[in-house]
Amino acid sequence: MFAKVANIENDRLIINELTDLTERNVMNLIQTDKRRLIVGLGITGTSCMRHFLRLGLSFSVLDTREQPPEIKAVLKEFPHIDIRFGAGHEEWVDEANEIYISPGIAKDDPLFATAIKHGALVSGDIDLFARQVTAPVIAISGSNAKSTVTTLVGEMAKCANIDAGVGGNLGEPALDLLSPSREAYVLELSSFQLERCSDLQPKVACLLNVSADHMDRHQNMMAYHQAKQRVYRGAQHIVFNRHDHLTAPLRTVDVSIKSFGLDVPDLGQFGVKAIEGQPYLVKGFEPLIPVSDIPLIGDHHILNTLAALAIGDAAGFPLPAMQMAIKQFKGLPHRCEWVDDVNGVRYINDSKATNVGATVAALRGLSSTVSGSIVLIAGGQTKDADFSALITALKPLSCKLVLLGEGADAIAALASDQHEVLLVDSLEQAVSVAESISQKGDLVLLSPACASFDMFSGFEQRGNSFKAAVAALSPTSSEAQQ
Ligand code: UMA
Ligand code: ADP
Repeated sequence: MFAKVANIENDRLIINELTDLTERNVMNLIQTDKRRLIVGLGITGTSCMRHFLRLGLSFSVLDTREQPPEIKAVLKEFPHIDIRFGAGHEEWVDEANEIYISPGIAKDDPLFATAIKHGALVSGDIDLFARQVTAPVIAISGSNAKSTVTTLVGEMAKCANIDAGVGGNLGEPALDLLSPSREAYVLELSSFQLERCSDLQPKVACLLNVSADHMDRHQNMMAYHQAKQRVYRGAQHIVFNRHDHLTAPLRTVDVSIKSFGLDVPDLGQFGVKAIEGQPYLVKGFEPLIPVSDIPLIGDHHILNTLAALAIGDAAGFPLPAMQMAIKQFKGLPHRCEWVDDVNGVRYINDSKATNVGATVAALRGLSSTVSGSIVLIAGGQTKDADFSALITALKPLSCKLVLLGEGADAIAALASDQHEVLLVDSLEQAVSVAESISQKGDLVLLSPACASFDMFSGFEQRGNSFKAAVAALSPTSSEAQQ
């Protein structure tokens, strides 16, 4: 059942590739008696499959779904591999010594209990990556802003002419980034990846912020917090957000620690300070870059830029390269992305705000840039979220709410005392209603505080639908202006 999957052709390919790999892996190639089981046929599972094939190690694959959507592509890429689907393959789990479980499978899945009970090593793709990697790793986690900060740090590395692999929970999975030519890796890590990762030992680790998310997956806030804190395990340099106490490292021994925040920092820490009347991002007394050089709008992006500077500094990136990257960085799509100004109303797509913390940050970050009211389009799959922090953030703002999706009623129940609330059935209708209740100087902000899967394939499709609906408004409005 656990036959070696690589055929002769593959073996030859593997031997060729091993010339670039370490002696330790050649030893692994000889030890083919371990029974490795990959669970999950998604992006992570297939990256594990490629990884084992490159190393010439045997493995089997299991997916608990009867019909995983990726199945056709996987069978095409890996035609000779023994794969099983659906329930009832417990014997595979029982026989495995090492089990690599994809992040989409929750830790309370019976699979984990079975695997742990019979003493198998239970792990994920990030531990596999850690065993192989030789270049320094920068590990970035947080409830929000991971992708933005990971991308910006990657851009900083590029400007410093450092060949860095950038990915993880964002974009390419970690194992697919591995290459002998790499000089560094910048990884975005989710709580799902961290909770099953023990060995990463990054050069720099950062926890950007911690607010409730994925409460349908983690038993409670404490379990989620503990998963996030695992990013700091074995790190040489720790970077944390001094205004978010949940990001402060719980245990530290012989580690350099730097903090970032929007206030005037202590010596060696990162913050904001006025220099000759102009606000600057600074490290202690040292000016790094004027706030006016950051192209992204909102205080939350000043904070994200500070985090990236603190991470880059700990990694040893030269300041001019970091400055260049910051000035060029236009942000990622679907994260407080400007869409259009129609009849004096600004439309912003923040579809990636899939939890309450992200929407609160967007509201606080953008409210000072708006002369009129905010029309917030929100709602979607709730992930068992508590929306009270959203209501607190809305309280001081002049704001109307247009709500849709599964979370609409829960948000409406809390918000309707203080704000005008309109319930709609589709995003197109939401944009149309938002247009009808907004006026010059207002901001229409799609920032749902919820996941999108109740109505869309993902946050990208939701954001693109919003952009299409806004684009459809433009002709009418330009006619109206004439
Ligand atoms: N599944 C099963 N049975 C299986 C395997 C998977 O039911 O045996 C289901 C899962 O419950 C899930 C889906 O299949 O609904 C996909 O799970 P997966 O673990 O196979 O996912 P991958 O395709 O490997 O993608 C994962 C991350 N997905 C999740 O954590 C759910 C991707 O993050 C990540 O980009 C990718 O690895 C590469 O590292 C996505 C995500 O939503 C973007 N992440 C969460 C977030 O950002 O909030 C954490
Ligand atoms: P992640 O990868 O953690 O989901 P992204 O960079 O994709 O992070 O941004 C997700 C959402 O987080 C965006 O919609 C944005 O509005 C919000 N956000 C950006 N910066 C911050 C911050 N510093 N704190 C909280 N939320 C933020």
